[in-house]
Order: sequence, then C-alpha cells, then structure tokens
Amino acid sequence: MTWRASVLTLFPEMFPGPLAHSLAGRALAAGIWTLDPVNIRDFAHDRHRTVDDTPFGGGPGMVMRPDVIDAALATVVDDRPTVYLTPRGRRFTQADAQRYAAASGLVLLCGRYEGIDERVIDARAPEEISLGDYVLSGGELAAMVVLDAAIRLLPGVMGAADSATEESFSQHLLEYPHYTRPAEWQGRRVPEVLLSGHHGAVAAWRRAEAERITRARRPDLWDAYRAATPASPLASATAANAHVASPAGAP
Ligand code: 9WO
Repeated sequence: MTWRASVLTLFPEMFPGPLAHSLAGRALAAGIWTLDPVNIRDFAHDRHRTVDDTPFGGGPGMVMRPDVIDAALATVVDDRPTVYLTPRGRRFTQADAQRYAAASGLVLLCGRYEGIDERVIDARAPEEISLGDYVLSGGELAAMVVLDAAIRLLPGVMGAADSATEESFSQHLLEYPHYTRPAEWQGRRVPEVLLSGHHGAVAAWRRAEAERITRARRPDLWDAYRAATPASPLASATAANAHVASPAGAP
C-alpha cells in the first residue's frame, strides 16, 4: 500500500533533505511513501565501526567492505528493486522511474570513497544506475534524484491529468515553450495562438514546437520519437505529396 524507500548510506542525516521541499515532501507528509534511512556504519562489527579499507592491489583511496554492506542490505531487501547509484551503471531513464513507481518501493545503496567491494555487487546483483557521465562524492544526491523522479509518479502525488500526459507522446519529446503574464514583457509578445482560446490550435502549436526543439537539440530522442509515433494522417498526406513541392533541404 505505502511505497517504501530504504536508503543505505553513511550519511542518513542527508535524507529527506531537498526531497522535503517538493511534491515528494508533501507526499511523505501525506503517508503516500515512507523513508527509511539506514546507517551503513551501524553494521560495522569492530570497536571503531570501520566500514572501509585500503584496496587490494594498491592504489589511492578506500573501498567499502563487502561484509558490512551485505549485513546492511540483509536487513532491508525484500521484493523491491535494489539500486546501486554509480557512474558505471546503465543510464537512468523515465521508464526506470515508471517501473520503480509501479514497484512496492526501492532499496537504494549509496557508496562513498572509491566504491564498494565488487563481491557484494556480484552476490546481491543490484541494478547499477547512473544519472550521467560525471563523478559525485557519493551516491546520495543521485539517490534523491531517482526518488524524486519515481515518487512524483505515485498515485495521488500529481494530478491525474499530468500523469496521463507523461504516459503519452511527451515521453520522447522535449518540453514546448511556456508563457505566462504579462502578455508583453520588454517588447516580447507571447505567441498569439496561445491567446486565441483555440484549444486545438494551441495543442498543435505546442506539439510542433516540442518537435522542432527536440529535433534541433536531441537527434537521439527525435529518432526514438519518430520510431515510436505512428505518422498522423496529415503527416502521411505530406509524405504522399513529397514529390509535388518541398523546400530545398527539407527531409
Ligand atoms: C572515485 C574514484 C577515484 C579515483 C578513480 C576512480 C574513481 N571512481 C570513483 C567513483 O566512482 N566513486 C563513486 C562515488 C563510488 C560510488 C558512489 N560514488 C558516486 C556515485 N559518485 N558518483 C556517483 C553517481 C551516481 C549516479 N550517477 C552519477 C554519479
């Protein structure tokens, strides 16, 4: 019923952090999800509560011990996906966010230092997820991003209209431009169609703008969108008439 996030970290006090100040924060207060920060250090078994050690084979930095990580994971793993946030993971996508939102919750493993002993990754086989090609000082900020993306999709967090839109074509398109009052600002006018009250024309303009921006900025998304979107009757008519007249250089 309640979506449950368990976050394994050496810095449990970082959570909920910025999540308290978003849709996710309101949903947390409303009991739509629960947050269970787990301090990895509580699973150390020596007097100094050691969680890391020097790498076998030498080299810089420290590595998190597999026995400590495994003991922490053992207290939380159930039917939920377990996710390790790491720059060497597969790229996080909106489809992952949707899959996590549809699960009963998440177990998020946040590393520090140079990472975690490979054997506990082999043994527990978490999903290894990356936000992008950069290195942070730990997985915690990435875990917050993943949580924010999943939680806003939980039932009752967003308006139903918003989530319906997200499921549809908008997934492969960048956002269309947004405008609000004043209708003229520093000599710049809002596009007239948005003031027309003609909902069909507004929708068509927004879609055309989203397509234009996606094509210009993200050829990879544009290709995925074209592959996933059946040609509209209008687009088919355009294609059928392509031999008639088309501006030079048009596709
Ligand atoms: C540190 C390091 C130092 C010297 C040479 C190589 C090195 N790699 C790393 C490293 O990747 N450290 C990670 C720190 C270990 C796992 C947790 N940390 C982390 C996660 N940094 N960045 C992320 C992350 C997670 C998701 N998306 C983007 C970045």
